[in-house]
Amino acid sequence: MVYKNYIINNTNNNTNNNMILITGINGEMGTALVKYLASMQNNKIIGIDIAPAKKNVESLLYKSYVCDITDKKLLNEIFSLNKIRTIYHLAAILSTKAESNPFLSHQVNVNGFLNLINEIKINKKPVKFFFPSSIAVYFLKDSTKAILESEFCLPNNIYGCNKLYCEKLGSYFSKYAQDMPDFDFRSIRFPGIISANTLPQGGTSDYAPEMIHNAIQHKNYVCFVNQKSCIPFMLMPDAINAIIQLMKAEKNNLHQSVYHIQAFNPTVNEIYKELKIFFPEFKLTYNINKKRQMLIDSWPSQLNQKAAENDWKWSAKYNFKTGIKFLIPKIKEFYS
Ligand code: AKB
Repeated sequence: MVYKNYIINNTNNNTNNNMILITGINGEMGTALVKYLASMQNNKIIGIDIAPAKKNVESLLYKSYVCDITDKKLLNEIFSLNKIRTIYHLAAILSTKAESNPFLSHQVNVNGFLNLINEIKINKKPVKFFFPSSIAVYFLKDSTKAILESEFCLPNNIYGCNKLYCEKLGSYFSKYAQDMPDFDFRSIRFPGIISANTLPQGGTSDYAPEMIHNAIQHKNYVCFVNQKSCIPFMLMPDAINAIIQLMKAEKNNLHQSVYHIQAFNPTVNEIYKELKIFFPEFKLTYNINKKRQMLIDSWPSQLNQKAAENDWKWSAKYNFKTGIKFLIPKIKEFYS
């Protein structure tokens, strides 16, 4: 077992033996979630990632393991050694990378998910489980309609297929499977996410964060989708708040286990125009990637978020304009 950085805080009389497992701690969302949860008292976080924990994350963890989510033996050891009662399963291969290796995508995104469920079943202890799904589960021709969670779930990409299947597995194991302990499965289908401190790796929605990060660094950008391209986005702090809110929500108030949410949905051209206000020298050119364009064109540009608003009072803090204003100083600081 590769076992790194065992930290025990003996000084804070921490009597909470229930541990939180976060997979994919080095990823965009993993890094932000570890920071948020570690700032809350009494949280003992076990982090796993395929690579050693990044320095700024490692110090916030109770324990961290270098672990491939497909490694059943090591996962079994991690579960036997730690009283894991809450799981945020973030480890995944994103959509563009998944298209270049669908078999690996299935192995990591589906088998990895099942490996965790298997451990929960073996351990026979109640677990609350968060799973980030994606708007990649949708496929629609007229993507301007504000769709519901139940509509257009016909993914045309392996990442969307993997995510949709894991949602179904989550619901199945939480409601119908035999010999499962109390398994409280909750999921959000995220839009593209824009973070100040990290850039996504291998996603199709990456053009927006890449464009913003480049403009702020006074670099030009070659965009891989056309100027009309339009999908929903949100800022990372809103994504983290949404996860926390959904996980805190009373189970009785949740009428579904999977919700989609968004904050804003600018076209590429609208992002460009907004950035030009702050960075007039910023230049955008295009080199269209057909495959990525096809994916973006088949994803919705708007989501009907009534379910999340009603059931767990979801609302985004940042809209497009306030989001860009928030990001500029943070991204400047990040690169300085
Ligand atoms: C991706 O592009 O893969 C993700 C997503 C929209 O799920 N950012």
